[in-house]
Amino acid sequence: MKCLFSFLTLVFMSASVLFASNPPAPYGHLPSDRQLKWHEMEMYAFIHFTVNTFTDKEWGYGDESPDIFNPTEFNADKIVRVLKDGGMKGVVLTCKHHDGFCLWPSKYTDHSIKNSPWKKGKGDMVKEFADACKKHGLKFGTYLSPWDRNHKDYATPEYITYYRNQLRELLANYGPIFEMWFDGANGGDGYYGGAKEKRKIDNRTYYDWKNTWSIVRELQPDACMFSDGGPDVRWVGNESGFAGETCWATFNADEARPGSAGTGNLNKGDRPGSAWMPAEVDVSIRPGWFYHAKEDEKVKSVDHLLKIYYESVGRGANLILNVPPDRRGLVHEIDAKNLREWKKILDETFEKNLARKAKVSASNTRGNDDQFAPANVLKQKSGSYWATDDEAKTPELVLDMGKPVTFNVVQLREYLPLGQRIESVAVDCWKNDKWEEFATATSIGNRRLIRSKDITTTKIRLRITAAAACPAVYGVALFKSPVPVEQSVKK
Ligand code: FUL
Repeated sequence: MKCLFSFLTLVFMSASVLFASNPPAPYGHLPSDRQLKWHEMEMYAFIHFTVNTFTDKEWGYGDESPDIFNPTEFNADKIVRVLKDGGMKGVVLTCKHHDGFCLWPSKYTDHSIKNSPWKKGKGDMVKEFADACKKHGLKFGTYLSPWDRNHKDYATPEYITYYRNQLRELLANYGPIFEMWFDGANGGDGYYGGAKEKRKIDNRTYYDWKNTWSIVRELQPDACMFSDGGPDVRWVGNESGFAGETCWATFNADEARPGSAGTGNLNKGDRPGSAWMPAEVDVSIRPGWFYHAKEDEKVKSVDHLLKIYYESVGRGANLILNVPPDRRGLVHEIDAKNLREWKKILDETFEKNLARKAKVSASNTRGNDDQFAPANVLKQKSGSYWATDDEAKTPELVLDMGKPVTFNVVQLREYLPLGQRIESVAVDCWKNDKWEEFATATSIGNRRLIRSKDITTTKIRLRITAAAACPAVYGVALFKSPVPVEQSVKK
């Protein structure tokens, strides 16, 4: 009897394997594993800190004496704590900005904190930040400006050796790096070891990016490299904090390299594009990238930060928000307060999916297989999603909450390992016994947040109005923000 039972179980299991539907074939360019991890980060901080903080400049000339770098109360732990409380999942530190001053005791130059009064030249700020991030569970990233207005060799081949040596120091000695930030600024004039002249380089060839990037791949294979032109993550094309209303994760990167901005449609991305190269929105909480006391009254308001959130993370991009320490070496109280209040509103908004108990049905389920069930959109669990048959490119999904629910944010997410498949959607609510459309959207990708006026309804319907391949939807959720959409800030 027992034997027969095992035999039947075996037959049943083989049959279900035989009849189980295959997942949809991936569509177009796909994210790498490191890019998928990067998408999960969504929001992290940028820290701009160098001699500029003490000279009140944005771009140091390169002749600043290390003597001026003397934060009196520097505390990486306190800074990282404030950033964590503000919802940041990581920190990218300007280890060296254009002025060439290094926040770590590099073996390759004297122009660093080892000649500053801070900790009598015995400190290592990169290490303190990396350790604080580790302690608080944040990921750590580094920025190393290719342009160096201090170095005597800048614009000669020797400088490339210097730059790569420094890159190795940063990538080998401070634990895992989640993002390496390269910028494309190459302004020309500088101190250059006393020469005080204008130096030009050919941005396409000078840094030999292919070989420079291979150092990052060798030492930190999981790190995504950012620049205005990729290779892993692209600049969003502005520093004001917004991705395009349509923002594809794919991009036409004819020639991916820092300084190549303008070759593609950075803000919107391109469809189908030549690579998976999602946008990162870099913006400062203050007008400048560095701390200036005169800007204390100009710290972005909570409403402004909310707008930035919805127009970056809410459009499928990642947000890197700059929070520059002041001369004490701490986050200024105003910045800390706005960050805290912003995070409180985000928490209040997103803590509960108001549709979590909904009954979910769809016009099509792939192979009628539970593996691709419509209800998967409520799970948001790795590997689970709702998918349709290959021909069903414009299906509908209904979430029936069973009782009236009031919301003002709709969240839609695609299952990224299968590519960006959906071209456009419409969302309807049930009103006076019929469906009424209240929103449409294009690119979905990692996370699309659609804000609306307060809507009270018992059910909503998602209509996929165009797709390049049958959709694979990872998540649908409804939220209620305490801040009405009308309360928006002009750019
Ligand atoms: C730019 C730099 O020139 C700015 O100073 C700042 O660091 C910004 C994030 O990137 O290219």
